[in-house]
Amino acid sequence: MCRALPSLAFLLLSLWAAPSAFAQPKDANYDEAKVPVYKLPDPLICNDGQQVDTPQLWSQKRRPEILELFQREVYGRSPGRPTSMTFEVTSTDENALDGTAVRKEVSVQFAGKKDGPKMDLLIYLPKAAERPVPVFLGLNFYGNHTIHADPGITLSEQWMRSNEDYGIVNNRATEKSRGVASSRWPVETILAAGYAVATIYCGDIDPDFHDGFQNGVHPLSYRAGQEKPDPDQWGTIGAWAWGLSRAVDYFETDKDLDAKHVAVLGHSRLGKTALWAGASDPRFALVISNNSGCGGAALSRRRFGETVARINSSFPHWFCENFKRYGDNEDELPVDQHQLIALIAPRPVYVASASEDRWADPRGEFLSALHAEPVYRLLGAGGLGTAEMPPVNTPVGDTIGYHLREGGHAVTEYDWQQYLKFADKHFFGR
Ligand code: GTR
Repeated sequence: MCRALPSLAFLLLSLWAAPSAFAQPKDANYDEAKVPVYKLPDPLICNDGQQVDTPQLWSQKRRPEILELFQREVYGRSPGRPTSMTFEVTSTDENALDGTAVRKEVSVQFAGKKDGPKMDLLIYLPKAAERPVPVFLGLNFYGNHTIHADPGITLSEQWMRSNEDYGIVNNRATEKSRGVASSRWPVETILAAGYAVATIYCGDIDPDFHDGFQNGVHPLSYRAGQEKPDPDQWGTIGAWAWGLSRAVDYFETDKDLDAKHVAVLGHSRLGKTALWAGASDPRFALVISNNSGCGGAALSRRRFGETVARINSSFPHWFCENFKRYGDNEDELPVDQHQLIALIAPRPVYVASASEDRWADPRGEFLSALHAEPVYRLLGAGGLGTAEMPPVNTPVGDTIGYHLREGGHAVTEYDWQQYLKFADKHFFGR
Protein backbone atom coordinates (compact mmCIF):
# COMPACT_ATOMS: atom_id res chain seq x y z
CA MET A 1 0.00 0.00 0.00
CA CYS A 2 2.74 2.38 1.13
CA ARG A 3 4.84 1.49 -1.91
CA ALA A 4 1.92 2.33 -4.17
CA LEU A 5 1.79 5.90 -2.89
CA PRO A 6 4.82 7.41 -4.64
CA SER A 7 3.70 5.97 -7.96
CA LEU A 8 0.21 7.41 -7.44
CA ALA A 9 1.74 10.78 -6.66
CA PHE A 10 3.89 10.46 -9.78
CA LEU A 11 0.87 9.60 -11.89
CA LEU A 12 -1.06 12.60 -10.61
CA LEU A 13 1.94 14.83 -11.24
CA SER A 14 2.37 13.64 -14.79
CA LEU A 15 -1.32 14.19 -15.46
CA TRP A 16 -0.94 17.72 -14.14
CA ALA A 17 2.08 18.37 -16.35
CA ALA A 18 0.41 17.05 -19.51
CA PRO A 19 -3.01 18.60 -20.07
CA SER A 20 -3.56 16.40 -23.12
CA ALA A 21 -3.54 13.38 -20.80
CA PHE A 22 -6.63 14.83 -19.15
CA ALA A 23 -8.15 15.33 -22.56
CA GLN A 24 -7.63 11.70 -23.64
CA PRO A 25 -9.54 9.52 -21.23
CA LYS A 26 -9.13 5.75 -21.25
CA ASP A 27 -12.86 5.32 -21.85
CA ALA A 28 -12.70 7.02 -25.27
CA ASN A 29 -13.87 4.74 -28.02
CA TYR A 30 -11.13 3.53 -30.34
CA ASP A 31 -13.05 0.53 -31.63
CA GLU A 32 -14.48 0.90 -35.14
CA ALA A 33 -17.07 -1.79 -34.33
CA LYS A 34 -18.44 0.46 -31.56
CA VAL A 35 -19.01 3.48 -33.77
CA PRO A 36 -22.77 3.99 -33.55
CA VAL A 37 -25.02 3.88 -36.60
CA TYR A 38 -25.58 7.47 -37.63
CA LYS A 39 -27.23 9.46 -40.40
CA LEU A 40 -25.44 12.54 -41.67
CA PRO A 41 -27.36 15.68 -42.64
CA ASP A 42 -27.31 15.93 -46.44
CA PRO A 43 -25.41 19.02 -47.62
CA LEU A 44 -27.57 19.11 -50.75
CA ILE A 45 -31.01 19.02 -49.11
CA CYS A 46 -32.31 22.36 -47.85
CA ASN A 47 -33.90 22.79 -44.45
CA ASP A 48 -37.32 22.76 -46.16
CA GLY A 49 -36.52 19.50 -47.98
CA GLN A 50 -35.70 21.04 -51.38
CA GLN A 51 -33.03 19.14 -53.31
CA VAL A 52 -30.11 21.31 -54.42
CA ASP A 53 -29.42 20.58 -58.07
CA THR A 54 -27.86 23.78 -59.38
CA PRO A 55 -24.83 25.84 -58.29
CA GLN A 56 -27.17 28.85 -57.93
CA LEU A 57 -29.41 27.05 -55.46
CA TRP A 58 -26.33 26.02 -53.51
CA SER A 59 -24.84 29.49 -53.30
CA GLN A 60 -28.08 31.40 -52.82
CA LYS A 61 -29.97 29.11 -50.47
CA ARG A 62 -28.26 26.02 -49.10
CA ARG A 63 -24.79 27.41 -48.43
CA PRO A 64 -26.16 30.37 -46.38
CA GLU A 65 -28.35 27.91 -44.42
CA ILE A 66 -25.38 25.72 -43.48
CA LEU A 67 -23.19 28.71 -42.65
CA GLU A 68 -25.93 30.06 -40.38
CA LEU A 69 -26.15 26.70 -38.56
CA PHE A 70 -22.38 26.59 -37.94
CA GLN A 71 -22.48 30.16 -36.69
CA ARG A 72 -25.45 29.64 -34.42
CA GLU A 73 -24.73 26.16 -33.09
CA VAL A 74 -20.98 25.46 -33.32
CA TYR A 75 -18.44 28.29 -33.53
CA GLY A 76 -20.65 31.31 -32.80
CA ARG A 77 -21.16 34.51 -34.75
CA SER A 78 -18.20 36.83 -35.17
CA PRO A 79 -18.27 40.57 -35.72
CA GLY A 80 -16.94 42.00 -38.99
CA ARG A 81 -13.84 44.04 -39.64
CA PRO A 82 -13.40 46.71 -36.95
CA THR A 83 -13.87 50.14 -38.48
CA SER A 84 -11.02 51.75 -36.57
CA MET A 85 -8.43 48.97 -37.18
CA THR A 86 -4.97 50.17 -38.24
CA PHE A 87 -1.81 48.46 -39.49
CA GLU A 88 1.69 49.48 -38.46
CA VAL A 89 4.78 47.95 -40.03
CA THR A 90 7.03 47.71 -36.98
CA SER A 91 10.14 46.20 -38.60
CA THR A 92 11.49 45.31 -42.02
CA ASP A 93 14.69 43.47 -42.90
CA GLU A 94 15.45 43.26 -46.62
CA ASN A 95 18.28 40.81 -45.95
CA ALA A 96 16.86 38.26 -43.56
CA LEU A 97 17.84 34.58 -43.50
CA ASP A 98 21.29 35.11 -45.02
CA GLY A 99 19.97 37.52 -47.61
CA THR A 100 17.41 35.12 -49.09
CA ALA A 101 14.31 36.64 -47.54
CA VAL A 102 12.54 39.82 -46.58
CA ARG A 103 11.17 39.77 -43.04
CA LYS A 104 8.39 42.12 -41.97
CA GLU A 105 6.55 42.49 -38.72
CA VAL A 106 3.18 44.21 -38.73
CA SER A 107 1.14 45.23 -35.75
CA VAL A 108 -2.59 44.93 -36.44
CA GLN A 109 -4.25 47.27 -33.96
CA PHE A 110 -7.87 46.22 -33.78
CA ALA A 111 -9.14 49.39 -32.13
CA GLY A 112 -6.61 51.64 -33.85
CA LYS A 113 -4.61 52.01 -30.63
CA LYS A 114 -1.02 50.88 -30.01
CA ASP A 115 -1.85 49.83 -26.46
CA GLY A 116 -5.25 48.37 -27.32
CA PRO A 117 -5.90 44.78 -28.38
CA LYS A 118 -3.58 43.89 -31.25
CA MET A 119 -1.90 41.02 -33.02
CA ASP A 120 1.60 40.89 -34.41
CA LEU A 121 2.00 39.41 -37.87
CA LEU A 122 5.35 37.96 -38.86
CA ILE A 123 5.90 37.68 -42.60
CA TYR A 124 8.79 36.23 -44.59
CA LEU A 125 8.87 36.51 -48.34
CA PRO A 126 11.36 35.08 -50.78
CA LYS A 127 13.57 37.95 -51.86
CA ALA A 128 14.03 36.74 -55.43
CA ALA A 129 10.35 35.98 -56.13
CA GLU A 130 8.24 38.03 -58.45
CA ARG A 131 5.71 40.14 -56.52
CA PRO A 132 2.99 39.79 -55.42
CA VAL A 133 3.79 36.48 -53.73
CA PRO A 134 1.16 33.87 -52.71
CA VAL A 135 1.05 33.28 -48.96
CA PHE A 136 0.82 30.40 -46.50
CA LEU A 137 -0.86 31.81 -43.39
CA GLY A 138 -1.25 30.02 -40.07
CA LEU A 139 -1.52 30.72 -36.38
CA ASN A 140 1.15 29.40 -34.03
CA PHE A 141 0.86 28.01 -30.48
CA TYR A 142 3.75 29.71 -28.64
CA GLY A 143 4.72 32.98 -30.33
CA ASN A 144 6.11 34.08 -33.70
CA HIS A 145 9.68 33.72 -32.43
CA THR A 146 9.16 29.94 -32.10
CA ILE A 147 8.78 29.28 -35.84
CA HIS A 148 12.43 30.09 -36.64
CA ALA A 149 15.62 30.70 -34.66
CA ASP A 150 16.11 34.04 -36.52
CA PRO A 151 17.19 36.44 -33.73
CA GLY A 152 15.49 39.32 -35.59
CA ILE A 153 12.00 38.08 -34.73
CA THR A 154 10.49 40.05 -31.86
CA LEU A 155 10.08 37.85 -28.80
CA SER A 156 6.42 37.69 -27.81
CA GLU A 157 5.57 39.32 -24.48
CA GLN A 158 2.11 37.78 -24.31
CA TRP A 159 0.78 35.26 -21.83
CA MET A 160 1.43 31.69 -22.92
CA ARG A 161 1.17 28.29 -21.29
CA SER A 162 4.37 27.58 -19.30
CA ASN A 163 6.53 24.92 -20.90
CA GLU A 164 9.98 24.17 -19.60
CA ASP A 165 11.12 22.43 -22.80
CA TYR A 166 10.16 25.51 -24.80
CA GLY A 167 11.81 27.95 -22.37
CA ILE A 168 8.46 29.44 -21.34
CA VAL A 169 8.76 30.45 -17.71
CA ASN A 170 5.97 31.94 -15.59
CA ASN A 171 3.81 32.14 -18.69
CA ARG A 172 6.32 34.27 -20.59
CA ALA A 173 8.70 33.41 -23.45
CA THR A 174 12.47 33.65 -22.96
CA GLU A 175 15.38 33.71 -25.44
CA LYS A 176 15.43 29.92 -25.10
CA SER A 177 12.04 29.81 -26.83
CA ARG A 178 13.42 30.92 -30.20
CA GLY A 179 12.91 28.36 -32.93
CA VAL A 180 11.38 25.68 -30.69
CA ALA A 181 8.57 25.05 -33.20
CA SER A 182 10.79 25.25 -36.29
CA SER A 183 10.24 21.61 -37.23
CA ARG A 184 6.61 22.56 -37.89
CA TRP A 185 7.54 25.58 -40.01
CA PRO A 186 10.10 24.74 -42.72
CA VAL A 187 10.42 28.42 -43.62
CA GLU A 188 13.34 28.07 -46.07
CA THR A 189 11.58 25.24 -47.98
CA ILE A 190 8.36 27.25 -48.27
CA LEU A 191 10.23 30.35 -49.46
CA ALA A 192 12.26 28.32 -51.96
CA ALA A 193 8.99 27.03 -53.43
CA GLY A 194 7.95 30.64 -54.14
CA TYR A 195 5.60 31.34 -51.25
CA ALA A 196 5.55 33.84 -48.42
CA VAL A 197 4.97 32.59 -44.88
CA ALA A 198 2.87 34.59 -42.45
CA THR A 199 2.06 33.73 -38.86
CA ILE A 200 0.46 35.14 -35.73
CA TYR A 201 0.54 33.90 -32.14
CA CYS A 202 -3.02 32.71 -31.43
CA GLY A 203 -2.82 34.13 -27.90
CA ASP A 204 -2.50 37.66 -29.30
CA ILE A 205 -6.10 37.29 -30.47
CA ASP A 206 -7.37 35.33 -27.49
CA PRO A 207 -5.22 33.59 -24.85
CA ASP A 208 -6.05 29.87 -24.78
CA PHE A 209 -7.65 29.60 -21.34
CA HIS A 210 -11.11 30.24 -20.08
CA ASP A 211 -11.40 33.55 -18.26
CA GLY A 212 -15.04 34.17 -19.13
CA PHE A 213 -13.99 36.04 -22.30
CA GLN A 214 -12.56 39.07 -20.52
CA ASN A 215 -9.15 39.06 -22.21
CA GLY A 216 -8.49 38.84 -25.97
CA VAL A 217 -10.71 40.43 -28.59
CA HIS A 218 -14.14 39.42 -27.29
CA PRO A 219 -14.81 42.54 -25.16
CA LEU A 220 -14.19 44.73 -28.24
CA SER A 221 -17.60 43.83 -29.59
CA TYR A 222 -19.63 43.73 -26.35
CA ARG A 223 -22.78 45.82 -26.23
CA ALA A 224 -23.06 48.25 -23.33
CA GLY A 225 -23.41 46.09 -20.23
CA GLN A 226 -22.59 42.80 -22.01
CA GLU A 227 -20.11 40.70 -20.06
CA LYS A 228 -19.69 37.58 -22.15
CA PRO A 229 -20.68 36.36 -25.60
CA ASP A 230 -24.33 35.36 -26.12
CA PRO A 231 -24.93 31.61 -26.60
CA ASP A 232 -24.70 32.04 -30.37
CA GLN A 233 -21.69 34.35 -30.33
CA TRP A 234 -18.04 33.49 -30.94
CA GLY A 235 -15.85 31.42 -28.70
CA THR A 236 -12.07 31.28 -28.90
CA ILE A 237 -11.89 29.34 -32.17
CA GLY A 238 -14.25 31.90 -33.70
CA ALA A 239 -11.99 34.70 -32.48
CA TRP A 240 -8.84 33.02 -33.82
CA ALA A 241 -10.48 32.56 -37.23
CA TRP A 242 -11.55 36.20 -37.17
CA GLY A 243 -7.90 37.14 -36.54
CA LEU A 244 -6.87 35.19 -39.65
CA SER A 245 -9.36 37.26 -41.66
CA ARG A 246 -7.82 40.42 -40.24
CA ALA A 247 -4.46 39.22 -41.58
CA VAL A 248 -6.02 39.03 -45.06
CA ASP A 249 -7.29 42.60 -44.54
CA TYR A 250 -3.64 43.56 -44.12
CA PHE A 251 -2.44 41.51 -47.12
CA GLU A 252 -4.92 43.42 -49.27
CA THR A 253 -2.95 46.58 -48.48
CA ASP A 254 0.55 45.15 -49.07
CA LYS A 255 1.59 45.02 -52.72
CA ASP A 256 4.29 42.43 -52.01
CA LEU A 257 1.63 39.88 -51.08
CA ASP A 258 -0.97 38.24 -53.28
CA ALA A 259 -4.15 38.45 -51.19
CA LYS A 260 -6.01 36.44 -53.83
CA HIS A 261 -3.75 33.43 -53.24
CA VAL A 262 -3.71 32.88 -49.52
CA ALA A 263 -3.55 29.30 -48.23
CA VAL A 264 -4.70 29.14 -44.62
CA LEU A 265 -3.47 26.22 -42.57
CA GLY A 266 -3.39 25.03 -39.01
CA HIS A 267 -2.61 22.09 -36.79
CA SER A 268 -4.99 20.54 -34.27
CA ARG A 269 -7.01 23.27 -32.49
CA LEU A 270 -5.53 25.68 -35.00
CA GLY A 271 -6.58 23.27 -37.79
CA LYS A 272 -10.18 23.52 -36.56
CA THR A 273 -9.63 27.26 -36.75
CA ALA A 274 -8.21 27.14 -40.30
CA LEU A 275 -11.28 25.21 -41.49
CA TRP A 276 -13.69 27.66 -39.87
CA ALA A 277 -11.72 30.62 -41.26
CA GLY A 278 -11.82 29.08 -44.75
CA ALA A 279 -15.51 28.25 -44.46
CA SER A 280 -16.55 31.67 -43.21
CA ASP A 281 -14.24 33.90 -45.28
CA PRO A 282 -14.22 33.14 -49.02
CA ARG A 283 -11.08 35.24 -49.49
CA PHE A 284 -9.05 32.20 -48.38
CA ALA A 285 -8.18 30.57 -51.70
CA LEU A 286 -7.01 27.25 -50.24
CA VAL A 287 -7.53 25.63 -46.85
CA ILE A 288 -5.44 23.02 -45.02
CA SER A 289 -6.45 21.09 -41.93
CA ASN A 290 -3.62 19.23 -40.23
CA ASN A 291 -4.84 16.68 -37.65
CA SER A 292 -7.77 18.93 -36.69
CA GLY A 293 -9.97 16.16 -35.21
CA CYS A 294 -13.13 16.81 -33.21
CA GLY A 295 -14.73 20.16 -34.06
CA GLY A 296 -12.44 20.26 -37.11
CA ALA A 297 -12.47 17.74 -39.93
CA ALA A 298 -13.67 14.69 -37.94
CA LEU A 299 -17.36 13.75 -38.05
CA SER A 300 -18.92 14.41 -34.64
CA ARG A 301 -21.51 11.65 -35.01
CA ARG A 302 -18.84 8.92 -35.06
CA ARG A 303 -17.95 9.59 -31.41
CA PHE A 304 -14.51 8.03 -32.04
CA GLY A 305 -11.62 9.38 -29.93
CA GLU A 306 -12.44 12.90 -28.75
CA THR A 307 -16.19 13.59 -28.53
CA VAL A 308 -18.31 16.74 -28.41
CA ALA A 309 -18.97 16.24 -24.67
CA ARG A 310 -15.29 15.78 -23.96
CA ILE A 311 -14.03 18.74 -25.97
CA ASN A 312 -16.62 21.04 -24.39
CA SER A 313 -15.63 20.00 -20.90
CA SER A 314 -11.85 20.14 -21.51
CA PHE A 315 -12.00 23.38 -23.49
CA PRO A 316 -15.22 25.18 -22.51
CA HIS A 317 -14.10 28.36 -24.30
CA TRP A 318 -13.39 27.03 -27.79
CA PHE A 319 -16.92 26.83 -29.23
CA CYS A 320 -20.07 28.86 -28.67
CA GLU A 321 -22.28 28.09 -25.69
CA ASN A 322 -24.96 26.50 -27.89
CA PHE A 323 -22.54 23.74 -28.94
CA LYS A 324 -22.61 22.37 -25.38
CA ARG A 325 -26.15 21.11 -26.03
CA TYR A 326 -24.77 18.45 -28.32
CA GLY A 327 -22.49 16.66 -25.89
CA ASP A 328 -23.67 12.99 -25.84
CA ASN A 329 -26.42 14.25 -28.13
CA GLU A 330 -24.65 14.34 -31.50
CA ASP A 331 -27.60 13.12 -33.53
CA GLU A 332 -29.42 16.35 -32.70
CA LEU A 333 -26.68 18.47 -34.29
CA PRO A 334 -28.25 20.14 -37.34
CA VAL A 335 -24.88 19.91 -39.13
CA ASP A 336 -21.83 17.68 -39.14
CA GLN A 337 -18.27 18.48 -40.09
CA HIS A 338 -18.46 17.32 -43.72
CA GLN A 339 -20.67 20.37 -44.23
CA LEU A 340 -17.92 22.60 -42.88
CA ILE A 341 -15.70 21.32 -45.68
CA ALA A 342 -18.57 21.73 -48.15
CA LEU A 343 -18.74 25.44 -47.23
CA ILE A 344 -15.24 25.80 -48.67
CA ALA A 345 -16.29 24.40 -52.08
CA PRO A 346 -15.26 24.83 -54.83
CA ARG A 347 -12.01 26.15 -53.33
CA PRO A 348 -9.27 23.55 -52.79
CA VAL A 349 -9.15 21.98 -49.35
CA TYR A 350 -6.66 19.47 -47.93
CA VAL A 351 -7.35 17.26 -44.92
CA ALA A 352 -4.39 15.48 -43.34
CA SER A 353 -4.51 12.77 -40.68
CA ALA A 354 -1.80 10.81 -38.88
CA SER A 355 -1.99 7.05 -38.31
CA GLU A 356 -1.26 7.14 -34.56
CA ASP A 357 -3.45 10.17 -33.92
CA ARG A 358 -6.55 8.16 -33.06
CA TRP A 359 -7.80 10.87 -30.69
CA ALA A 360 -8.44 12.99 -33.82
CA ASP A 361 -10.23 10.09 -35.60
CA PRO A 362 -8.36 9.79 -38.93
CA ARG A 363 -11.20 7.78 -40.48
CA GLY A 364 -13.75 10.41 -39.42
CA GLU A 365 -11.55 13.07 -41.02
CA PHE A 366 -11.40 11.09 -44.27
CA LEU A 367 -15.16 10.55 -44.28
CA SER A 368 -15.83 14.26 -43.84
CA ALA A 369 -13.76 14.98 -46.91
CA LEU A 370 -15.59 12.22 -48.79
CA HIS A 371 -19.08 13.40 -47.82
CA ALA A 372 -18.26 16.97 -48.85
CA GLU A 373 -17.57 15.70 -52.35
CA PRO A 374 -21.15 15.96 -53.75
CA VAL A 375 -20.99 19.73 -53.27
CA TYR A 376 -17.63 19.97 -55.06
CA ARG A 377 -19.05 17.90 -57.93
CA LEU A 378 -22.16 20.06 -58.17
CA LEU A 379 -19.90 23.09 -58.48
CA GLY A 380 -17.84 21.42 -61.21
CA ALA A 381 -14.75 20.80 -59.11
CA GLY A 382 -12.93 17.49 -58.66
CA GLY A 383 -13.30 15.71 -55.35
CA LEU A 384 -11.33 13.03 -53.54
CA GLY A 385 -11.39 10.60 -56.43
CA THR A 386 -11.81 7.57 -54.16
CA ALA A 387 -14.32 6.32 -51.63
CA GLU A 388 -11.69 4.13 -49.94
CA MET A 389 -9.47 5.46 -47.21
CA PRO A 390 -5.95 5.30 -48.65
CA PRO A 391 -3.08 3.43 -46.97
CA VAL A 392 -0.48 5.42 -45.01
CA ASN A 393 1.70 7.89 -46.91
CA THR A 394 -0.46 7.73 -50.05
CA PRO A 395 -1.96 11.14 -50.80
CA VAL A 396 -5.18 11.15 -52.83
CA GLY A 397 -7.55 13.69 -54.29
CA ASP A 398 -7.97 16.51 -56.69
CA THR A 399 -9.71 19.62 -55.35
CA ILE A 400 -10.17 17.81 -52.04
CA GLY A 401 -6.80 16.41 -50.97
CA TYR A 402 -6.28 13.85 -48.23
CA HIS A 403 -3.45 11.86 -46.70
CA LEU A 404 -2.90 9.62 -43.72
CA ARG A 405 0.70 10.17 -42.67
CA GLU A 406 2.48 7.52 -40.72
CA GLY A 407 3.12 8.64 -37.13
CA GLY A 408 1.65 10.84 -34.46
CA HIS A 409 -0.06 14.17 -33.86
CA ALA A 410 2.31 16.71 -35.45
CA VAL A 411 3.14 18.74 -38.53
CA THR A 412 6.07 17.18 -40.35
CA GLU A 413 8.15 17.76 -43.44
CA TYR A 414 6.10 15.07 -45.18
CA ASP A 415 2.91 17.04 -44.51
CA TRP A 416 4.47 20.23 -45.88
CA GLN A 417 5.69 18.48 -49.03
CA GLN A 418 2.09 17.53 -49.80
CA TYR A 419 0.77 21.03 -49.02
CA LEU A 420 3.33 22.66 -51.27
CA LYS A 421 2.50 20.25 -54.11
CA PHE A 422 -1.22 20.87 -53.61
CA ALA A 423 -0.77 24.65 -53.65
CA ASP A 424 1.54 24.42 -56.70
CA LYS A 425 -1.16 22.52 -58.55
CA HIS A 426 -4.02 24.83 -57.64
CA PHE A 427 -2.22 28.18 -57.60
CA PHE A 428 0.21 27.70 -60.45
CA GLY A 429 -1.22 24.75 -62.40
CA ARG A 430 2.06 22.86 -62.12
C1 GTR B 1 -6.08 18.26 -27.51
C2 GTR B 1 -7.52 18.42 -27.91
C3 GTR B 1 -7.66 18.32 -29.40
C4 GTR B 1 -6.61 19.14 -30.14
C5 GTR B 1 -5.27 19.21 -29.43
C6 GTR B 1 -4.34 20.32 -29.88
O1 GTR B 1 -5.88 18.25 -26.15
O2 GTR B 1 -8.27 17.43 -27.26
O3 GTR B 1 -8.96 18.68 -29.81
O4 GTR B 1 -7.07 20.40 -30.42
O5 GTR B 1 -5.39 19.35 -28.07
O6 GTR B 1 -4.76 21.40 -30.25
O7 GTR B 1 -3.13 20.10 -29.79
